[in-house]
Amino acid sequence: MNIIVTGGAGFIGSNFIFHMLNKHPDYRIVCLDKLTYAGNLSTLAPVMDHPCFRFVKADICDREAVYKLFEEEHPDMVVNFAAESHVDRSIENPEVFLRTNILGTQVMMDACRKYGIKRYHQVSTDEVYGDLPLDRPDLMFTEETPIHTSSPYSAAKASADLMVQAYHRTFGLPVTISRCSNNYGPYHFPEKLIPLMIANALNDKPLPVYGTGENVRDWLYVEDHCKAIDLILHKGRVGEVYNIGGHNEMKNIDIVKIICKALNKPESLITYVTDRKGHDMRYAIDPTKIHTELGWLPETKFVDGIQKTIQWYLDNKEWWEEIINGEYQNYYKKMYGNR
Ligand code: NAD
Ligand code: TDX
Repeated sequence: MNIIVTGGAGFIGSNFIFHMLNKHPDYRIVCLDKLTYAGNLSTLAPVMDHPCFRFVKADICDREAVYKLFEEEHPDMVVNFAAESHVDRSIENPEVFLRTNILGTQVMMDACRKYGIKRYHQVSTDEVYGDLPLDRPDLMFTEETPIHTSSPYSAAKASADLMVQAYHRTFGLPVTISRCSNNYGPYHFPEKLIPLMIANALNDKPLPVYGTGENVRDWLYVEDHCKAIDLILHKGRVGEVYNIGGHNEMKNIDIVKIICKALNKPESLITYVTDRKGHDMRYAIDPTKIHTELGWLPETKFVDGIQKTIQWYLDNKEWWEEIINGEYQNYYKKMYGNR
């Protein structure tokens, strides 16, 4: 089996590559990544010399480069992680989100049509369903929940999902889609809530909580997400959408307090800042379908996962310090300077 993994130098894609090389030693994994600000080759250093791994620096929107790679590799499957993934950046500058998340998806699928493929898998998000009210804990997103997006990021991801379904129905492309809740774990870029709070706390910097901090996210340890995608590739039904979630809803403020406690830092570092525009209130995934059809369940409990994650950031300071000492400083000033 030869699998092209796009966006594999990012957070979830890199964890997926490690999982696949470990679990399927006879598979070849080819990572296609543009290495944007969010892509990091040092993340892939442990597998760079692996005989079953190849890294190719290219943009998923670059049709010529993508077709060339298909001609060289004849992939059996494509797993498309590549995306602009940060909601706050999509509010500042939506355009690149439309380009990569929608047009890039189209180029990858066109290549699959042209050269043939056993499976095209689209890594999507629970954000395509919009948000849920805090006072209706009984409501959860199922695969039947209508698409109802809030941010330019989620609108671009939802557009891509619709194109994937269109390519299945119109051209018979053998697709699957997974929609996952918030991931956390090693190699998470420090612009996102959990790694940002860990890095700031370790540097005794303010911990910027948006709005009241009451917003709820459904957190899943990244390895559990990778296992779910692996299962869908091998046992999922073509044309289907699978929701993936941890049954682990938590308020942002509670997460930040857990991080303070684990690092022995005072809660006085917590600073409430101006809310995100259009901030989604609550996400909650109902993962019944993937559980009953494929037998998937999250394995890592949040208490263990967050401990492992914090320990990883303590043990790998050079990885995130190199990021936050670079261009990230301009980003941080722009996004948090006057907040
Ligand atoms: P990330 O931002 O950490 O990584 C994205 C990767 O894609 C980077 O390596 C980047 O260089 C690459 N990339 C960006 N534009 C590209 C382009 N035009 N061509 C080729 N490569 C490009 O993102 P992540 O958090 O790992 O998310 C991966 C996928 O999972 C995304 O599709 C995202 O929408 C989805 N997702 C993420 C979460 C989450 O909690 N992080 C939850 C659900 C779904
Ligand atoms: O500094 C912050 N302060 C804060 O209060 C940051 C960065 C975030 N937040 C809040 C906003 C959200 O309610 O924390 C929550 C989580 O924020 P993010 O880490 O930015 O994640 P979110 O917006 O929920 O989106 C994530 O999950 C779904 C990923 O980034 C997406 O790619 C994925 O699709």
